[in-house]
Amino acid sequence: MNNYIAVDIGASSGRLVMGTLHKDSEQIQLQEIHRFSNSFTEKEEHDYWDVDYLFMEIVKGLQKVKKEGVDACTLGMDTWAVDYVLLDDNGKRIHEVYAYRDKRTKEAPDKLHRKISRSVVYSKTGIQEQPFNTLYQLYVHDSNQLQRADKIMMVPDYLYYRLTGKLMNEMTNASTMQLLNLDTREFDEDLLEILNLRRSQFAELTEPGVKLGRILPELQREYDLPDCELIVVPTHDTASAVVGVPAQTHGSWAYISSGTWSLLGVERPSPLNTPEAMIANYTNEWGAYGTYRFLKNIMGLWMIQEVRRETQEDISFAELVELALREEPFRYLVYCNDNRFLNPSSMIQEIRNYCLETGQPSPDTIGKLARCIFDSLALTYKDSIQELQKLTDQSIETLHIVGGGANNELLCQLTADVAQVEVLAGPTEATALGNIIVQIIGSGQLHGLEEARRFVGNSFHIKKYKPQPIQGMDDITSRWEQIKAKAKANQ
Ligand code: LFR
Repeated sequence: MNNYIAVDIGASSGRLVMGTLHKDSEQIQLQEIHRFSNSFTEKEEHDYWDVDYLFMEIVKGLQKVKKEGVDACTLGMDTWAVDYVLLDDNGKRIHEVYAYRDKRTKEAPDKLHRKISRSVVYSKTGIQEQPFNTLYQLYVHDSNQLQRADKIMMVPDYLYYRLTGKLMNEMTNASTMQLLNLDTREFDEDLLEILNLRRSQFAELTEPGVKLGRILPELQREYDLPDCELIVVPTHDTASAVVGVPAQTHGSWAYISSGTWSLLGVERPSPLNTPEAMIANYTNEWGAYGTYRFLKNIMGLWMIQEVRRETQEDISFAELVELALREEPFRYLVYCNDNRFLNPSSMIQEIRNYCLETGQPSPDTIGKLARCIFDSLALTYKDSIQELQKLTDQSIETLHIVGGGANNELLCQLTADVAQVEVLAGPTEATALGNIIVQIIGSGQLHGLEEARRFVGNSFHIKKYKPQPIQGMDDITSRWEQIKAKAKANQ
């Protein structure tokens, strides 16, 4: 029997998951082997990831895999996107790894667009403008360090390199750099020139499915690891998550990959980089098997994660949902995609200020804050679904919610009701699953995405939420529009 291991690291937690394929019952089973927390930390006014800690957690997880009696396996790794590592010509890191929420890029888009316009960058790359995109991060990075860099790798590329010694730039994640050209499907020469970088500073663009090599023998010996063969998977977590959506290939469905971010979009066989899509700030990230994810980043569960962190009470997410349920719905509303919520020094204060500035009362308890976040997320999703239908000229009948947010019954039902769309929630581990599916397909055990997604549908409980009418929805919608307009006018 083959063992497929996924390393899946998000902004707030990481895990190693083992997958087993059952061809007779057409199922894929998952078993969590190891879980660890992740966060960035502030040092001298900048935010950094600890990639050495992450590497050691991967090692610990692989040791547990071996203890489970697994001596050989395939292995794929995914993380969040856009962040990078500079290596010198001895393969050593030459700086700490900045976290994308670091404030250094706040002004970077405006500065860069004095050299090349937003519309030109969008027509070349199809990538939405986010201050944290690699393009803007590199633009403000110390130029001496950049010139010294022999290779610029994305975080998961670097983790693959640590395990195998092999260099590559995996494609799905590379597209989030906002440096790849949709026509040539290579690095864009003009953008490289503006950054004063050479093509040779990046490795080969590599498609998911490629076999990269085994864990270095010296690492296997030093840490007593199983003999794993690394397969390149969609190393951008969102790209893996969308592979794990239990959808039919044909049909009018959209997805939300719901975690720290809510990534709401559709899968397409071609990009859509029209001026209208640029204005609505939709992105065309590259997916596995020639697909594109036409989606929007919505602030997501980050807001509630931050509120929870700040309260310093030992309160679970389930308890936060319970508290929210006791509050009056739609009383406090904030436009989640306002960049002020990207990394405020206090999320609680930022939400309260927003409410006061837009003429609302201030949510003064944790339950009210939680209610505010869930209601506001559902309304932001509704806006985005409407935009998506308009931009793609496609009607959306079903919304798949995958990732941790699929467990939040309040938010799933609210989304169905506010957006008036059927919600299918699950699996929660879609990202690890997508990662494993690409390994299985790469090993020749399944034939493609359609078959794999059928197996996903057979393997996990998918909960259906039927849209119910909301009393006074017209009033809520008009208040929502007024609040957004007021916030814009205050900017
Ligand atoms: C989700 C995600 C999003 C990306 C953001 C930053 O974890 O990968 O897709 O926009 O994190 O990397």
